Amino acid sequence: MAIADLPERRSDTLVCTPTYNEGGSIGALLDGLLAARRPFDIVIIDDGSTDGTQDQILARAKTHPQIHLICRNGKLGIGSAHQLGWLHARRAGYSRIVTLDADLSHDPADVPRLLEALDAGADVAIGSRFIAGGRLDYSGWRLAVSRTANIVARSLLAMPTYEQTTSLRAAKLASVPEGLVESMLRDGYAFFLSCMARFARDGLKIAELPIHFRDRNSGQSKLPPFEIVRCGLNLLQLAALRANPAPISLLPDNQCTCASCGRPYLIRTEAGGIRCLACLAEP
Ligand SMILES: Nc1nc2c(ncn2[C@@H]2O[C@H](COP(=O)(O)OP(=O)(O)O)[C@@H](O)[C@H]2O)c(=O)[nH]1
Ligand SMILES: [Mg+2]
Repeated sequence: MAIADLPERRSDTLVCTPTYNEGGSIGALLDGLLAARRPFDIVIIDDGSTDGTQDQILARAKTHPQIHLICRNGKLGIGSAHQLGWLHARRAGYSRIVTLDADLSHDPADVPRLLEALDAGADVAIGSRFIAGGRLDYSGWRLAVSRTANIVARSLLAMPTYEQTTSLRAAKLASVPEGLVESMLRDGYAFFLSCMARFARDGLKIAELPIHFRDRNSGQSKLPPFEIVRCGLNLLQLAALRANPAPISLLPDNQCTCASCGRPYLIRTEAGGIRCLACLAEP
């Protein structure tokens, strides 16, 4: 039975981070998460890092059974990695998910703050660089792109939030309709804005908390310049669409195993197809 393949759940909260060659930061990130005062499980979705990222994760998982590694074969995109994290959280029965980057741009000490916002009644909590008290250490074109993208997105999509693009987020899984995130065909960075637009259109209560976003000081950004163009086109598409797609339920447990990779991560997509979020096969 597929679901038996999932690792044991030790808490009601799953913290999920995607990695691609984050050997310079993943150890410190995990140590920061392990030091948090609230208990949670951690899953890392690694896309075939070749710089020792996986070895560092596995070394910590030996002594901390709440850490799990899901490996994908090659760089399959940050958006689909996050979707896999959401699907994994649902399939394993977690009630809350938290996501963040692995390059220490997000402070692991902010995770409990986001969870407290959920405790206080929010459906979704997002770490924000653009409300009072928020900070963003980018300079030059990255600062300009980030600021402008968030201002334009807020106004074109009539968003209630000032931050739509960073990945430091928490959500109550029962509040977010099943499939709203997982079925999306957004494998790249466009995933983050699409998600926020869907949360807002669904009427979810979104809390925005100020954070200090630091520039990475090891490894390289994986954001290729063409992704910025793709994100711009995605914004226009979202502005043209007025409603969320109809809710798409997850496949039953006995139909979710992928014939290509053998893992329980098959989903229905918003386009009506089936695909595996672990290997992106479309049977
Ligand atoms: N699994 C996976 N992780 C990715 C991929 N692209 C980026 N990441 C991770 O996503 C996080 C954010 O990526 P980053 O390059 O820092 O984006 P930036 O902050 O916008 O420059 C980091 O933890 C990356 O390692 C990908 O294709 N697959
Ligand atoms: Mg980064």
